[in-house]
Amino acid sequence: MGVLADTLNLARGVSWEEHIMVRDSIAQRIRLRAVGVILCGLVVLLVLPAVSGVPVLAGPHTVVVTLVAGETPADGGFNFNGYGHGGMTVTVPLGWTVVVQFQNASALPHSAMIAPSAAAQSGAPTATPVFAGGATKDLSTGLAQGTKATFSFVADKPGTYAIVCAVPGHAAAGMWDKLTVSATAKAPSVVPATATHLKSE
Ligand SMILES: [Cu+2]
Repeated sequence: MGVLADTLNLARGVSWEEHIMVRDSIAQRIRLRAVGVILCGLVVLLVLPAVSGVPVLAGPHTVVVTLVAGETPADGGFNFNGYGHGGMTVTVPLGWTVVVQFQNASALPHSAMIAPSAAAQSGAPTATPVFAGGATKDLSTGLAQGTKATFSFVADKPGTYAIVCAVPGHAAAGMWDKLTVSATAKAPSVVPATATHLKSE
């Protein structure tokens, strides 16, 4: 603008008063446009997050747990990932989705379900998992050797539960471990750390 516009306008014979008026109105339009852009930016920053209601995700919220029935001869083969009698504890944060990738490595049929802790330790797991979807099919007959089955559930109730085989007699023989749903844990974990592979998504 400035000097070049001034020179052109004056060269075209526009009067000095007209020239000043045109220049001022252009400057005003530029100022108004700048104010408009700033206001639009403020609306996007302040109003949109409140309207959309989309929560800010703090991190992953699904954990994939590998669960191998009868992986080793430990506890007479009545174990998951080599651990029976509550020897393995998987901890997941409250509200996370848990995907269990079950497979049966043993010659005996086995199943898996999330049961109340007391039921497992008494050797009489219930027929209904604690969390909807928290069990393999064919709970009491079990799945044959080599069978793979995936099930998933939302860990929506805090507490300590049991991961059990629901084939009659197997939990009593030691085929149970622990699942803790924690309101304070920020990430899934397993004890012992080498017991299973946890993958967060
Ligand atoms: Cu079993």
